[in-house]
Amino acid sequence: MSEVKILERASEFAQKYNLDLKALPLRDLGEKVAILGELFRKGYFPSILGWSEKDLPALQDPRVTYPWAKSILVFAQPYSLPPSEKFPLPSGVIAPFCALDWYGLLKDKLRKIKAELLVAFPQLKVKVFVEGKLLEKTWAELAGIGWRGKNSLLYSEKWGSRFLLGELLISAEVGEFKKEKESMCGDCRICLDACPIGAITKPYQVRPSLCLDYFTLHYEGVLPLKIRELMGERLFGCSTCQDVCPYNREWKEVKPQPESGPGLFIPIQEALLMNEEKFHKKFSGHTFKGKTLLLLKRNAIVVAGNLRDRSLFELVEPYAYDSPSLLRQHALWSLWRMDSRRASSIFQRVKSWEKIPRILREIEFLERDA
Ligand code: B12
Ligand code: SF4
Ligand code: SF4
Repeated sequence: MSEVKILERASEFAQKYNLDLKALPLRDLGEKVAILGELFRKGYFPSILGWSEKDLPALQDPRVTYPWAKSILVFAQPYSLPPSEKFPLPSGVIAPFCALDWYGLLKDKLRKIKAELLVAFPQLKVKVFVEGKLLEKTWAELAGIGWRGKNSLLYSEKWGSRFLLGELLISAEVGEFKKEKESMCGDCRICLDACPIGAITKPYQVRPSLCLDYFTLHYEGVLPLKIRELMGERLFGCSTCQDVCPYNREWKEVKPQPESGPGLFIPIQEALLMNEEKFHKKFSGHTFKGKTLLLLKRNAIVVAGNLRDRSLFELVEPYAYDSPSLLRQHALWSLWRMDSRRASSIFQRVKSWEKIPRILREIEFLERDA
């Protein structure tokens, strides 16, 4: 089994599937990963994914879990949609990375490349990763895919930051360790200043538990009041720190496009009236795996409040009476934002039967704040 041939074939397959590919041998991983312990203690580790300190050794070296692994093939899948034409108001916005099922497309491609590599090299061991327990940006950076922006994302010359990463762990040693590319940010700090919530706490460091992407897509509880306001029109995901970046200014067409996905916006009315069947049809594929209609409705109710569009009042009102407590709480806030006078008579009614202390506390708070 010739290492050179493996890389040659992998590169051919990458080209065939419109992916960028760089390879990284798993020796000499560099001192870059030594910083992980410190990041964990400072709260920069994504506990939101269930990663904890006990995962550090395996994250620092994938061979801890996969002793047969000798290299990582890192693939970059660009994602893009034509800049959105003016969408009908009132609508909620969906970040470009999840507007179509780019993750699903990438996973399909990597599975095909794995199958083709195994036909050519039957002794090879291969494992596919897409959003797996792997330090994807770090390995991609060391493999030479691109450089870090101050918004913590990886940038390539061709695609700016608008690409996703996926990997094949393989049992042959290919590629070479690259010195990380110098950041091209210079003195720029546009993304830090544009982040609505200050989640980019320092250049190159994002605090996961502050990011609006986390709150709209991963956090399933009651949203803090400040977060609700800062969400603005964001229904799922946030891409502000990418939209403002000079390196993302040029729009580049990416083909083929995934077949499924909700698109860049959803009318709020549609989101509020959506049923399970329509939800699963619209949000199918890998990107929205595990996401629920409840999450969509919570976010749509919040966006309705932020739009302060009174035409949505009647649509949100039923959620204040007859829905899961999560939605009842957000609905009362949303109605209050749309029309505090009408909302206050609803508060009186709700107070006569509502039993959940946190909802009653929030009503009290809103009334006091009037
Ligand atoms: C958790 C996670 C999130 C969290 C936290 C993000 C964050 N930046 O911390 C949340 C949910 C908020 C999130 C949001 C997004 N994410 Co995300 N996310 C991940 C995930 C699953 C893990 C990343 C992680 O925390 N790793 C652990 C930390 C410790 O590693 P790290 O941040 O890379 O830190 C290293 C270096 O930065 C360096 N370092 C960090 N701080 C410091 C400080 C100093 C002083 C030094 C020297 C070094 C240093 O050391 C670390 C170790 O090498 C990865 C997929 C994966 N499995 O890797 C995707 C991933 C990073 N996300 C991705 C994307 C696309 C997004 C979003 C754009 C989604 C969207 N809405 O469109 C947003 C962008 C937000 C942003 N500005 O980062 C892509 C990034 C692609 C790219 N071009 O870079 C990834 C790789 C997923 C993928 N498969 O493509 N994400
Ligand atoms: S995705 Fe949004 S909230 Fe998160 S760091 Fe970027 S601008 Fe801030
Ligand atoms: S906006 Fe400026 S600082 Fe932020 S990633 Fe882009 S170039 Fe770097």
